[in-house]
Amino acid sequence: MSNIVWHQHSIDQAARGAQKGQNPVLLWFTGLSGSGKSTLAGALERALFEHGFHTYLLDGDNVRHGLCKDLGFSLEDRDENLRRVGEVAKLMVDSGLVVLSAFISPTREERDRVRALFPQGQFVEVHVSTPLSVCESRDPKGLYAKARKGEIANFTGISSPYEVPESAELTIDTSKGDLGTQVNGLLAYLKAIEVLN
Ligand code: PPS
Repeated sequence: MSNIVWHQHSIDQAARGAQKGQNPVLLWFTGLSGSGKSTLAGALERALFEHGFHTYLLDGDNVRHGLCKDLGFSLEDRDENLRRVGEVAKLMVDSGLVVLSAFISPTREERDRVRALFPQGQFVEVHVSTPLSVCESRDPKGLYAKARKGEIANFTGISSPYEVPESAELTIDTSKGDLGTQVNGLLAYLKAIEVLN
């Protein structure tokens, strides 16, 4: 990157967060398709929003309609998808937001690359660990059935790998317990790390 010099803004992240009365953070939900990432992240965002927090939820399906619509599901394309999303999330955190994201993000390397963009404590990995058998039985979009018939290539958990996180801050299996309890657990964690007062 020759001839490009970083421009230091006069308003920093701490000032932007303070104006909103919050400590910016990225909550990174990872898990299989159908594991409940979007449902959980959406419910947590709703709870935070109702508490007056300034939030934004980045979701795989939505981002792939715009920013990443040129990308498919090869491991290379997923890498690029998550590189872009990580950079966007970093900008959003820098703007003082509480950011939530719901991407399969199947490899440890990809997730750790995003983690490395943030200081310690500002990236919270939430492994939505719902077993493949449950995800497949839910099959909300009918994609597992198509993948089993060979109609979708590189389908995570069927014909493309998912590496279970080894150092997630939180693990939630949505086949056990109810959504309200899971959201309360997440809120309690955010209080413990002083994102919430
Ligand atoms: S990734 O791996 O993080 O880049 O994937 P992501 O951007 O989160 O996109 C996942 C959603 O895309 C749909 N879909 C597939 N998922 C997995 N594998 C293949 N081949 C595939 N093709 C389409 C699927 O609906 C995923 O949504 P969720 O919400 O995870 O079920």
